[in-house]
Amino acid sequence: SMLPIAFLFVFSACTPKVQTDLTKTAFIPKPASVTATGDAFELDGSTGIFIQEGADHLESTAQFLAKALGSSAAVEAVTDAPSKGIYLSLDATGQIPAEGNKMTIDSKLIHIEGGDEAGCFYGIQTLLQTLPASIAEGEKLIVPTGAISDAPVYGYRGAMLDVARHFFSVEDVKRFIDFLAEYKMNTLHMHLTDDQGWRIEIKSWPKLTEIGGSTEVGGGEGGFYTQEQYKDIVAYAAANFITIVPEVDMPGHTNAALASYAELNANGKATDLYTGIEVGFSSFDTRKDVTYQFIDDVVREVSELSPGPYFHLGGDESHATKHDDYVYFVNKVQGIVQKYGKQVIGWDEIANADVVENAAVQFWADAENTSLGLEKGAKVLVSPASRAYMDMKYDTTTVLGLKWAGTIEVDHAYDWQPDTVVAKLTKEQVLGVEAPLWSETITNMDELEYMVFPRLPGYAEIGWTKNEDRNWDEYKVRLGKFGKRFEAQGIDFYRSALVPWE
Ligand code: TNX
Repeated sequence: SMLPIAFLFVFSACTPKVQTDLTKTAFIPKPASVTATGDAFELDGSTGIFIQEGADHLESTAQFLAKALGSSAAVEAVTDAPSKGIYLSLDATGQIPAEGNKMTIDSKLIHIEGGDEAGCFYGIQTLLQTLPASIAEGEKLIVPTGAISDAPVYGYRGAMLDVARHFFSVEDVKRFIDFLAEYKMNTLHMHLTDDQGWRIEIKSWPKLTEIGGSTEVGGGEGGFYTQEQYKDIVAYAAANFITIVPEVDMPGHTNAALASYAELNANGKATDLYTGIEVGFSSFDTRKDVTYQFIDDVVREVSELSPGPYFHLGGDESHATKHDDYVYFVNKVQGIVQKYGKQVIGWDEIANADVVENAAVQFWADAENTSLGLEKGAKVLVSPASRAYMDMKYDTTTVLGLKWAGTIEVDHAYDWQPDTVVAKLTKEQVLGVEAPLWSETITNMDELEYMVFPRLPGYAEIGWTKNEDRNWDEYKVRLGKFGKRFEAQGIDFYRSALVPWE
């Protein structure tokens, strides 16, 4: 009989290509809970977007969604939940944690309820991951129905960009910020100064950028951000719920400043600019008053431009500074950072000084330093070089990058736990997770993207999702589904053979 064939025809004509099981959707980072109801919400450019009246700040977040969906509908404020469309609101009961959200999707309405505005923004990022990598204008899309309840494990989830070894433009930094936001990272640590370059305008010490900003590794022209440009980066980050942590590295890694101002040197002579990739040869004179006048000005100006709670004073690899001088210096600079209302972060070596209240040591290599910091009451920002350094090669054939901390394949980058990186660490002592990208060998965005993808989404998940909900074999399948998204975004990523790319 013809019946089965007719039935098949009708069935296939009516069934959307996209699956309608929300639990089968690949999300990164993996949400805390997902349940499916097996139906479909149909979405197109005319789907209404609504925000809760009074929650005015949601307006810009709703605009972000409208833009991502290519929506032609105006965002509308309403006093009650609408019967259809997409509705953003804030939880008034205090049950949804900071940065968390609850999303319910039925066939008529998608309701994203945030613990705060960031929680709504992250709900939107989750929603966008239910949609195809690229959306054609006017295309009808299907969102599988169900419910998602989500919140991050750690409050600091970030990446670091070294703009000192090679300079990256404001546009480049904004694109990097977009990447972080997509995976719900909330912090961008900017390594603004090093031996090879000073990248932030300091009005009271203008030669820092005139001289110190004039080159980079390999002898290129370098560059710097004017204060206006830096403010633009800070504002763009904030619109994406990302806080900038500025780093001015000292007392070592300071050749660019030492070349700009003779008086900062022990012998009173300016050094030559440096374009190589050695470390550990430069130091401020830690016993001169002018050094601290200089640092006071720098910390004041940078802090005024940076609304976030932290100032990163570096403190790593000061091999040209005597131990006692180093301790004396770090103690004084911590006081200056506090004077300007900021909390201290420093690389794990700063634990050798007195660690001030609310400080964090950034674990990168030395477990003993980190444990010392913990004993002194610091929190730990977790960035183990052997796991989390995005400038490490994937394997020995990777052309870009370094390998002093080993090679970091995508599984090795993912398969570790932040609260076990040093002995006796508790989850409460972990401030969060950060993946640094040092740029000795990274000269432009294409190279940056190759080193960052596909490792970055994994670092985001390590900071967001509970250890017990994560395992590599399940993660790699989800990651494989993101290859098309990377492509649609023009990202030239490393196609690791360990990942089943779709
Ligand atoms: C060590 S990590 C450094 C940086 C280099 C990096 C290269 C750290 C605190 N210091 O100066 O850029 O290795 O991987």
